Amino acid sequence: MKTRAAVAFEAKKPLEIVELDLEGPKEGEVLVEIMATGICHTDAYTLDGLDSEGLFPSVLGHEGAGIVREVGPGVTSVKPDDHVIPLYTPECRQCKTCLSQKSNLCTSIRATQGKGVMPDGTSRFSYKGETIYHYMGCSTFSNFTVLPEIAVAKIRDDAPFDKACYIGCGVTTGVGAVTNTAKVTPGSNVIVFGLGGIGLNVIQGAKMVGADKIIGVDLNDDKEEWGRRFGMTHFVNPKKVDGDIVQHLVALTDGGGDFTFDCTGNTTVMRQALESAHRGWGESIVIGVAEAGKEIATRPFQLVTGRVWKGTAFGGARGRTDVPKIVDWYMDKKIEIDPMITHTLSLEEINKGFDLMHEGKSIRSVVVY
Ligand code: NAD
Ligand code: AHE
Ligand code: ZN
Repeated sequence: MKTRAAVAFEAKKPLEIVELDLEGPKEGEVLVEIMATGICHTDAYTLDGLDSEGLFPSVLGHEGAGIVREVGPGVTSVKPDDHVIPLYTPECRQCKTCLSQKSNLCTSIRATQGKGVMPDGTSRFSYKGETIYHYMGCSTFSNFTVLPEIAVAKIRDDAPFDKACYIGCGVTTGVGAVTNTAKVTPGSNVIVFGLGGIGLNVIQGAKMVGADKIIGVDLNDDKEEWGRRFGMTHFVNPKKVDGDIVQHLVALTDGGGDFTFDCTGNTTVMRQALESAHRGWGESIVIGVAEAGKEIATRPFQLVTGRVWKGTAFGGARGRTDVPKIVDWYMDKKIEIDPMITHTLSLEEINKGFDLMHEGKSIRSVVVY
């Protein structure tokens, strides 16, 4: 079949809207009509050539929602007309990691996913006879995409696609980092670095679980109002702090944050986040994705004196199990999504979504097909 898609033909070049050829689902795969997709900073990072796994030409996008239109042989967990969210972190429920229940990092198809192909080693997308690669196992910047059955979460039919798509990455990552990875306890002091599409969800997660001080740190003063809207109690712009940002945050929290989160992808900020965690017990969670070749550093003494450095992918969520529950939280108004979707665009306008992100003018742009 044919599908309209925004293709990343080359790094650092705008996406091009073209009609691709798409092969149907093979064994264990499903064809999904994507109804809406968010644009995450990770898409921009890959398009900018900063991802060591980045492949071109490819169909980016990993934050979608849609409808199953066809299933391949052997598919049992979803059927045509089911509403689904594609999962860049699948849940096979059979690999060592899934069975361990210790992590959400299902390994069953990770190797082929990183090479931009389906589990059988081939791509379903092509353009004028040339292979176009999949991205993060999702490729939601295409109106139709093919996904392994284990990489879709079936969700309720009454959730609006143009909001539920954000649960495919940003919402689950931010809220899940608080509830699954850090397990933030009521009364904790929390520091969030970077108040974008992820950081604001960390803030709303921290508020939901009853954190005390929720301190937001961002270079962009416009983010203060956004942070306060979702539960932030204090705002710090590092450019306006006299002296050292870490000392400032440690003073503001009487010794440091019980939990700190990097939502910037900047390795200097990751160090600040670790060092502003409380001596003896503070935990710092790396969410931001750093560009290829970057490394983190700190004095080992920071860890000797009890700080814990961890990271999280997809908020530690087991997609097929947890994503439908997060959709329920949204539908039951336990979490908010609508105000964070600042821009709704057509596929033809998708490059504007990247511009708005780089200019700091959007929280989330969503493309509706
Ligand atoms: P975004 O562009 O919406 O937000 C980033 C925010 O960080 C902006 O408000 C920006 O002003 C702020 N910022 C940038 N540099 C800063 C600095 N030095 N100090 C303080 N604030 C700074 O991006 P997003 O979509 O929220 O994504 C944030 C990061 O999370 C990205 O690195 C993205 O790739 C990553 N991410 C990781 C996961 C995961 O599973 N681990 C999931 C989604 C996104
Ligand atoms: N491909 C990069 C790493 C990118 C990365 O860390 N991705 C996150 C999700 S970001 C979503 O917006 C992730 O899930 N990581 C775990 C995984 O298995 O990819 C690189 O450095 O090669
Ligand atoms: Zn993302």
